[in-house]
Amino acid sequence: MSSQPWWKQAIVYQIYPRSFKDSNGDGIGDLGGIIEKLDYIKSLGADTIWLNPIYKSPNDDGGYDISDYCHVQPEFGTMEDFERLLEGLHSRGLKLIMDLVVNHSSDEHPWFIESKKSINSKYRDYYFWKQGRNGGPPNNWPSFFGGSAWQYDETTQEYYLHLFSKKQPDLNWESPILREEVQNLMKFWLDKGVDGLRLDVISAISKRTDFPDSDTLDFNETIRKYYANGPRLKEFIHEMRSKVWDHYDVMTVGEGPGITPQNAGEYLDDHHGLNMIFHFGHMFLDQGPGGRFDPIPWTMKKFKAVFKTWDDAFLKNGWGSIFLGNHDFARMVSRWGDDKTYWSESSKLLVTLLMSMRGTPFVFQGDEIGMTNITLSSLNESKDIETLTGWREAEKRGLSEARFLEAANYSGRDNARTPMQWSSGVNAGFSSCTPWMKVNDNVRTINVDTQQPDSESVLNYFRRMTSLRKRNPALVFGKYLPLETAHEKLFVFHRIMDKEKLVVVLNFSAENLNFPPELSLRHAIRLAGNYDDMESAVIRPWEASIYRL
Ligand code: TEU
Ligand code: CA
Repeated sequence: MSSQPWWKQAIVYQIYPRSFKDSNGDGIGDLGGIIEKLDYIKSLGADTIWLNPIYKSPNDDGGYDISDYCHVQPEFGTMEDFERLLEGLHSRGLKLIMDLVVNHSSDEHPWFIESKKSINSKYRDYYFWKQGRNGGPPNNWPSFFGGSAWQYDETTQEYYLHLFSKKQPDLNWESPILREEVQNLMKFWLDKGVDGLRLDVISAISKRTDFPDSDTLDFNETIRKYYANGPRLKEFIHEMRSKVWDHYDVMTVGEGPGITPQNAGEYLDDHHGLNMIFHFGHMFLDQGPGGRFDPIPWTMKKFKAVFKTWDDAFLKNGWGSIFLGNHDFARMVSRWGDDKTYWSESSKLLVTLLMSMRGTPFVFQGDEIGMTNITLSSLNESKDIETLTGWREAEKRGLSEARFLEAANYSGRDNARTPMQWSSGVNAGFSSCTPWMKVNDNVRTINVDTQQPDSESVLNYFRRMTSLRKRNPALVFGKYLPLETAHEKLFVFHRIMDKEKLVVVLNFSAENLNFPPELSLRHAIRLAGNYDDMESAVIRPWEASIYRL
């Protein structure tokens, strides 16, 4: 395995700093809190950390609206704290990936403040400014956060583009000067010894500069057809690679809403592209035409098909990234598992899936202890712009608040942003004062301290699975060969490398299922499983097993 690049063998643990650990008693997670927990992080068996944005920001969108790329958000700490964190990670053999948001900046960034002052500003074309049309926005593009993707500016009487909130104006990558500014800020962090970059919404940085109207009301289709996969995307990625990334030993993973199995390869070629990309094939399965707050049922058949389709796509070019949740989505055990009756078994089953797929696993903080969705009793408890603006749009469509709240409790981003549950003590051991976001009531039973001493806990199962993956190259590099079963709830796949043949058996249901007849386990050795007694004639509810054939 040593000849392979480190990031293909990595296990990435994602930290959302605001909700991870508060070290100075202001109720907000910070870098000092992460430093306090470095030995815990190391104990998980993950070897790389993806840190959500820590830059200066008005926090309109959870830090994804950056007003100064080269300064740490004061609530999170100082540049010295950052350097202590990086040193603490490196001294433990851990790597750090930073989250870079360069599809847009904050409207409080000096670039935008200058740009909006005058049509003759030298920063004017750092952003997209256009005349209105028939007294309205230049086209019909909707924002991810409701309403138009264009905001009118009285001063210069033009509209500016913002695919996300109006406080997140899109950067104009057509400008070579802007691109050089972005390259310089990347070098600023890479020169500090950072090991990689997660590039936010990288699929949208090349705009269709004729700005055609969208011809669909399906939001995810609008993203794919109009926001992502623009005409110069490949060129811009290649330029960053040749001018910046190739000069460092770093990994790059792009966030790619709107990419397809057919075009993903364009962004991933070994010499000019990104190393990896997050696709959203499974993450939008349960989203109707109205997007996140228009939930539709998902099926195991489609879920399995996503993994096969994308594994095929990444066979040709690049390398896969495997995730089941992050700061933008509901908790994986609530979304894909059973967070009530079979909470423990299904949490472990999902960890098994993450650790046995072909591609680098990205695990979101708290999923290693099976943290679940939270139930907001009213929208006043939401801290997420996407939920709050989503409600404004839903209300216009005549949806009741109760119905919308139900959708938000199912799929909203607040679910992922509740304080990390360290203990059953005050404020979940997250902070010595009231946290910025309410703690999940189930903290009494779901927390690190309770699980630490219990060998059968989700936490210790997680640790066994990361260790199993590290010891078994076939789980990392083996060919992915699903066993097509008609059964709607059974997910079975082989991992084959040289003479090593493993099979992963996952029961996504509360039923006892028969083993598929074509699966002969007579001489198999069970390497891992979420039921402690090994033998069973059936596949038990939410049972996960890995066998060596
Ligand atoms: O998310 C962009 C994206 O891919 C969306 O689908 C995402 O899921 C978001 O919730 C809107 O639905 C990235 C970041 O991960 C997200 O936190 C930011 O809000 C967004 O970009 C803007 O920077
Ligand atoms: Ca704090």
